[in-house]
Amino acid sequence: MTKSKIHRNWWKEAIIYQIYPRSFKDTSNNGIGDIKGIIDKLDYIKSLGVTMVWLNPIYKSPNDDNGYDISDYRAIMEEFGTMAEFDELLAGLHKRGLKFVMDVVVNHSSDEHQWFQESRKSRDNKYRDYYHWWPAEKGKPNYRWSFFDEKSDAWKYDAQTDAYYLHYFSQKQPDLNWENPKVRQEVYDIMKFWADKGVDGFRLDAFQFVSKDITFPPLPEGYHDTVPSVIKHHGMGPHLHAYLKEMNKEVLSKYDVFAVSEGVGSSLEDAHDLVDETRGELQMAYHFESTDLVSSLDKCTLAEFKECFTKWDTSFEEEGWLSIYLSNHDQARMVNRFGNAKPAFKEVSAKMLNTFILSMKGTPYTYYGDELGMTNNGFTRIEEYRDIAAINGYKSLEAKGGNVALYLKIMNLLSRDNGRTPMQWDASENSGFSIEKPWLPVNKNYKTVNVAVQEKDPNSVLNHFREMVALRKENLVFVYGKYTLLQKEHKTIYAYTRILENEKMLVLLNFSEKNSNISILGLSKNSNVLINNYNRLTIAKNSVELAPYQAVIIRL
Ligand code: TEU
Repeated sequence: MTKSKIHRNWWKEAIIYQIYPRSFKDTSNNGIGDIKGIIDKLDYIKSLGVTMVWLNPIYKSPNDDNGYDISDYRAIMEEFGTMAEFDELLAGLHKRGLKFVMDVVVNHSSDEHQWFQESRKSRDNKYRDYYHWWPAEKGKPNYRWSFFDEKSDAWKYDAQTDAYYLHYFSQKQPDLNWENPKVRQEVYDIMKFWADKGVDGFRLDAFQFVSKDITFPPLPEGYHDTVPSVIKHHGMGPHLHAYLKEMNKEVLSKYDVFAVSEGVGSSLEDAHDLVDETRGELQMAYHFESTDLVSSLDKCTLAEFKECFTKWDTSFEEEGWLSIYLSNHDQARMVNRFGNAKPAFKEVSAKMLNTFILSMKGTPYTYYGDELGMTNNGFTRIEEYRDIAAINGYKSLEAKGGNVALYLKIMNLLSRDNGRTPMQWDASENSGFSIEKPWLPVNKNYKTVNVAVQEKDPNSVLNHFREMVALRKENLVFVYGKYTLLQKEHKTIYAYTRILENEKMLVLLNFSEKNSNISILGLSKNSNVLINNYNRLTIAKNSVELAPYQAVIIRL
């Protein structure tokens, strides 16, 4: 790619830090993180070098799904603080040159939202059509799958009006009816409310589900209850793009903001249709294919990992823009899934994964704690979980007589709660997160894995992260340069170049527990090594030897 073809945008050059507010820092002494806690840590966030912060939902919510069930889109959750504190947070971020992304959860609301409270009262209520209702006299509606329902059933019978309502997520998360123009206008007004306050971006939660076939026909042959099949047959409906064009016209185009979609449908084409610049819809999306690479106890191979990222990069080389991430609040910790959590390797592999995220094309997202290499807590009993997905998944399986022992093993590796444990600030009780018992236990390794310890160590995961962030910010080649996979067949090393005009970077990542060699011509002891997660590098004639999980970036 030549520089003339680059279409620069601030959101392409951004480095996003995602904060799960419930778990970042508690200042009100209730064991739950809050907005003031984030304000207290703004200088830390700034010190990372990141340029933007995304917070999971902070709106008023009964917390059936930790804030993804919203009962008032213009109010702040009491546990998290007040609107005045939110304003202070936004001003504090902006004062430090940091931008802010708001999570927008509008595929569904909470059943405690005033719209739903009205909607369920009577069939002729003016809010009735804000949701999807199926009158019982028509018989039971055709099956739809629910992510969080104990019976996996997305239809819930409501006796008050003798009808079923639709909920793709929990029973307390009824799906909003986007066919209704009033609903869409409500959403745009909400987005404008936050844009007028100065937020810089929106993350559209579960957005691929807003448009659906509202005749709810039987699901076709070949459908099964797995997330890709659910997406294909429950979402990406006929009006999705019309809604997005409308949202762009009504909101996005009127502010200097960007919007990122959670999920991209079922194919590369679906993804392009959401984000290509000519379409006038969204700016960015994140697909699930990479995180889904680890969705069972069998971890993915390096070949699959390379293939996935290369496929998406190739497709988006000329047109469209994606996010690069390895974890978020819906995933267990990246070190356990893609790195190696054994004591000898957890730090180096965390550094290697951060090197990867921050040297790839696309906007990188780092999930809080990954800059320290935080790892899974490893819950073993169902009583230890707080996540509705884990709890109701267990109940659903138990009712069907499934293998709950295996389920617990899988959850131990993959549960979302693994990625939601409190931020590890220091070695004091509860890791400096709270003086009260935290809502979810702190990881047992907090005495050694924490900010205070890592600040002091120039070789820590934290300081490596800062170094990588700085390198990316200083070199546009990491943002816009062409990505080329080298030696695709190499079993243990992921090697690629990033090239922008005369700038050429070589990235070498050893994804294994063993020393590995790769033949690369033209390197010597004098090569310009910009990043190295070890204090040595063995370059022999025409080949490089990498130590376990060694990650290096060399300017060619
Ligand atoms: O997630 C939507 C989604 O499709 C999945 O990521 C799913 O929730 C997850 O794999 C189940 O384990 C979004 C949010 O990111 C998630 O936190 C919310 O629970 C969900 O929407 C409902 O709002």
